[in-house]
Amino acid sequence: MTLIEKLKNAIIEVQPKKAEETTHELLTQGVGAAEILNQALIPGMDEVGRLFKEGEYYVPEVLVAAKAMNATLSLIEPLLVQGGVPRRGKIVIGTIEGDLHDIGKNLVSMMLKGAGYAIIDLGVDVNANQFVEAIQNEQPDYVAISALLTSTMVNIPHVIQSIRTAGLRNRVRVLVGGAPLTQAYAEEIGADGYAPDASEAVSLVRQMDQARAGT
Ligand code: B1M
Repeated sequence: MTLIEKLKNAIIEVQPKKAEETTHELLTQGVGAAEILNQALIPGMDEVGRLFKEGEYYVPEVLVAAKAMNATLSLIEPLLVQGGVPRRGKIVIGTIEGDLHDIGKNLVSMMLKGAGYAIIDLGVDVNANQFVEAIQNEQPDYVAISALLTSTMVNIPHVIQSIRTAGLRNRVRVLVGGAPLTQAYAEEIGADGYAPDASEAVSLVRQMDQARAGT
């Protein structure tokens, strides 16, 4: 079994310590962050999701698997967030009200940080007022909202409406993402952009920066 398979299995078998140790071994061997993410962590978590959906795993197993994933993500963070990247804009990010999923948001934050953006992470279960306050206090260029549940993604339009009501809508671009969201939904609710994953989130922000610079 390769080390990458060992790491993927450690996530699936819900073994945080083994996941951390294997990640250390992979990093020592010079394996890159993208390979660790795309070939071990994300497929491992997808399998956990499948087992959960089929009733083989319950919330406690998924929680520990998530803990393992967040711990390994923080180990590869230095590779994703390498120094020397020129400072770009500021981004406020958070998981929408009612939603406690933060792995995807953390990954998006790390990749954007790695691309040179200053990140203000509001955490999980963030309501419309908290987003509005953060925009007033931090004056970001973008607000990124993550939702992982079909029952919580419907809270995003409320945030956009609150930003509009506070008179801040033309000061900030609203970006959305998370497994149940789509480009069509983003357009329907009046978001400025949608990204299906963390690297697309970086491309999206860069494209928007270029478009702004050109106007
Ligand atoms: Co929950 N959960 N969960 N869960 N969980 C899902 C999402 C689910 C699909 C599982 C399933 O049924 N197969 C299902 C949702 C069904 C639905 O609504 N359609 C579900 C459910 C039902 C629930 C509960 C309701 C279960 C219950 O209590 N009965 C409950 C809800 C709690 C709450 O939030 N109020 C719940 C709880 C939990 C845990 C707490 C146990 C745990 C979260 C722990 C944590 O995050 N710290 C958990 C987990 C881990 C999952 C799964 C297994 C994994 C999610 C994940 O981290 N994926 C998930 C099943 C699955 O996705 N396979 C599931 C890895 C991550 C890298 O991907 O988050 O998609 P993702 O992020 C991607 C993209 O989506 C995108 O980029 C990221 C990186 O590439 N992206 C953005 C995300 N945010 C973005 C923002 C952007 C751009 C891109 O801004 C511009």
